Amino acid sequence: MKQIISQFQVQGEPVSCERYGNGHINETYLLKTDAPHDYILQKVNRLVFPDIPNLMRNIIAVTSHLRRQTSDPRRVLTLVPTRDGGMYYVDSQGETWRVYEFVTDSICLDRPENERDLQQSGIAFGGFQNQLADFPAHTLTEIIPHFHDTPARYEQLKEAIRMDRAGRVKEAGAEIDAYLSYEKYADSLMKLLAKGDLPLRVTHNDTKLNNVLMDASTRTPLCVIDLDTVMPGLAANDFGDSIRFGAATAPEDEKNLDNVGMSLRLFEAYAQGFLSACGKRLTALEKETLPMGALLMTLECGSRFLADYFNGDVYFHNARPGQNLQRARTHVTMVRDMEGKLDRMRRIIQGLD
Ligand code: ADP
Ligand code: GN1
Ligand code: MG
Repeated sequence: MKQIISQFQVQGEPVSCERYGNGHINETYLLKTDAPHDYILQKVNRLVFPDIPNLMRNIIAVTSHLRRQTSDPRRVLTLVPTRDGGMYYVDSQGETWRVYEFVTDSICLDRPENERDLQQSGIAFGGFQNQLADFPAHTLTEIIPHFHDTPARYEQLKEAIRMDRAGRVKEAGAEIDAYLSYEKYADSLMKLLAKGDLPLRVTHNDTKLNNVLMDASTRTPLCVIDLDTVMPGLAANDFGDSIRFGAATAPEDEKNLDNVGMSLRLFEAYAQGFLSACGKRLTALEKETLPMGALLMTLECGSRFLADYFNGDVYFHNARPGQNLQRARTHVTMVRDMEGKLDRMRRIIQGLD
């Protein structure tokens, strides 16, 4: 680690460097030095992100755009350059490393403690979309093509079932049937996009509550992080992925499915925050599609967990065996709950307009 850290222009001598956070993709470390400055060191997941030069180019472009809109360094991610002036370092094993300034006095939540926490994250992600409204989308590389193309994700699930690489398909007949029974929803938004009825915007695409940093004392948003998947996308997907994670009544991998569902109170809190920050930018149809975005992002993410389970847990970090299957079960349970709540979600959105 010392050799890697020494490549970057960090202040002071390293004191500790420990695994940090609950992200499912990159390997993240909190780097403390004897200077009054902490850093985030990350090994970028090269299986998930094969085109790292363009991934880093996207992040530099987006953070530069955001930095022009604020004078507060805590409100935008700051990359620390390498000694030779680059923005990342490739080690002798071919692994890519990058360093960010640790955003001081910030907290990162894995679950909202109350409605206000989720409303504040809605303000953060709505604000992010608002700040990027005039970003030239064509200059971004689509870093994972078809990232939120739910029909394509269904094809990947079916391929994983066909290949059965880990020999687990026989244990998961009920989950497969459940996912296939909801396939009817998969193209609901993609077909509106194809017809030109929904606009492509510059979106974050991974709007989990733990991808926003809050001020530790005020619990108001400071900055949106995890910019690896910023790409052209649908507003409803950014909205929906936040609901999937943040408005859930139980953690992503809850074992007791009786605890799993979507809270309409949390839904409303997020929607209020999100629309207050970017509602003026959205078309009437985009607003109408927000509840379907929540259902679709939950369905899609669950189908990705299930496919990864069948592929042998090669994509998402798993802390224990069977975690992906558990996640797939909670997600399809949540989809069932959301399906029954679609009308109420729609009325909430109309009421906020
Ligand atoms: P992943 O793609 O694996 O989710 P993230 O970029 O989201 O990786 O980082 C993982 C975690 O590290 C975040 O959820 C957050 O807790 C923490 N983190 C990342 N960047 C920063 C930062 N600049 N300042 C403070 N904490 C950070
Ligand atoms: C991953 O990196 P992280 O943990 O913020 C994933 C998202 C999923 C999420 C599920 C690049 O997000 O798409 O929705 O896990 N990121 C990528 O929790 O695949
Ligand atoms: Mg993350």
